[in-house]
Amino acid sequence: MTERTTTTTETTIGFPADFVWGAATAAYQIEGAVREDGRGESVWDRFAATPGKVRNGDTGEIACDFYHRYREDIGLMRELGLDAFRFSIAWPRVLPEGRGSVNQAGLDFYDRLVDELLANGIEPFPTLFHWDTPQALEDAGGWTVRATAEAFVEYAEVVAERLGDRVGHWITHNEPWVVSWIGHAEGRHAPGRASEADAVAAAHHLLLSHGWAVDAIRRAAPAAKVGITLDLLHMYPASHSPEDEAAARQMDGEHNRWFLDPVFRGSYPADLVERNELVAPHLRDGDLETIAAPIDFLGVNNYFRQVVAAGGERPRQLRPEGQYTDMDWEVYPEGLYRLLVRVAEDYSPPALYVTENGAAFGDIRGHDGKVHDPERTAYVEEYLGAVARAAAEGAPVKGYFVWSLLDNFEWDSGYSKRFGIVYIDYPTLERVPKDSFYWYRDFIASHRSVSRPSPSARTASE
Ligand code: IFM
Repeated sequence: MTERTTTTTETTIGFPADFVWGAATAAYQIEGAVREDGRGESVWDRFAATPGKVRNGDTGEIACDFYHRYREDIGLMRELGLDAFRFSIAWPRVLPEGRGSVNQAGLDFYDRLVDELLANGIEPFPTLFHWDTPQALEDAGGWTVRATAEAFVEYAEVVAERLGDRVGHWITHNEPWVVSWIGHAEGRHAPGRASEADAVAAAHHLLLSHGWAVDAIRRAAPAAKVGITLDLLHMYPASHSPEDEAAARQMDGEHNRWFLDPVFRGSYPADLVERNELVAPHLRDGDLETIAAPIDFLGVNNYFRQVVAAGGERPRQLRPEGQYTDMDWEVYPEGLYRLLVRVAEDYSPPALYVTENGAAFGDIRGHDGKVHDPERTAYVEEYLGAVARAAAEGAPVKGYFVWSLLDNFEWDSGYSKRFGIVYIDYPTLERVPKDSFYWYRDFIASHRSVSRPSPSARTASE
């Protein structure tokens, strides 16, 4: 492989003047307050409370206490100079049983959050579903059954009716591949199932609910931009041999095209024969047209690439020499560049946002009280270089959201992985901006166009 490697000097390439600078989070990972104001139980509450599922027995019960400290955190966002904040709405706060009676107190929280963001000149980018399925729905079959997709649309309608007058960008789902395969086939995430058939069913219902929700949001907020966020990986064949190329294509199909094709083309990739057999019983007339409802943007989450070789029954993932983060994810900015260019070429999305990118490192608070995290700064700087290069080559990238604003609950790894540009001292919940925070602040300031359009003007002009 003779790839060009992105270097830090590439960050001198400009970003479009109206580029959106953001930071991302998710409800269960930061909010805490899991039993407050009528919130119902989610699959992650249940999963985290099950011994052996999450490292150190950590749970999201307190997390970063964002539910109570969001004003302080918005102050940090303002100091950063963020244009936008990506957060998710906890479905069980709004509909504790997943459908039926609406919990106004839960909805009020997001109402206050949106108002506070706007008052600080920060555009809200809510995600409707970042994995916290109401447990009541899981008990009735969860994402493996169509009824959960129907319930999701009820939820989307309730939220869009309440916030649609102020929210200009909506993301329906976050990383449906992770929910489906890590949650339903590998069992490492909630709800902890271990069946490929369940994963395929879950993925179909997540996609279907996305299509329905696009329509529901547009009915409530006709001017809003609506998209979905996928976790995508550029697949590199280990060699140019036909076997390795085929293995990489298979992995690309399973991870990327299984979601991109239905969303942009209204079909599942035909080369994945076994998957097509598994999805067939769940497919009804009109489903694929629903899933392919035109969207305004695609959110791309990317952290690393994958190098794939043929071998055995399944393609093998290799672990090339290089730098790795605390998640054991390879640092490879070129992979993001290639991914963005490829998605733009193959699927022509009207707009792309990098809705997550960042790195976990083993941060410690030094004797000076500060957190020095040069690896994270270098990571973000190099990946931003890759984004700029893709934009310069015509990929319609409109914004970047660093994952994450705060250290937070990293799912089955609990609090052992720190992704934040703000350190959380968990015993006291003190927020300590890391060096990368100040770097990002200065980077944003130096790339900001002189006169920024207001959040609403930005939505209108996209
Ligand atoms: O923390 C997660 C996030 O919830 C989804 N995308 C990947 C992040 C890091 O693992």
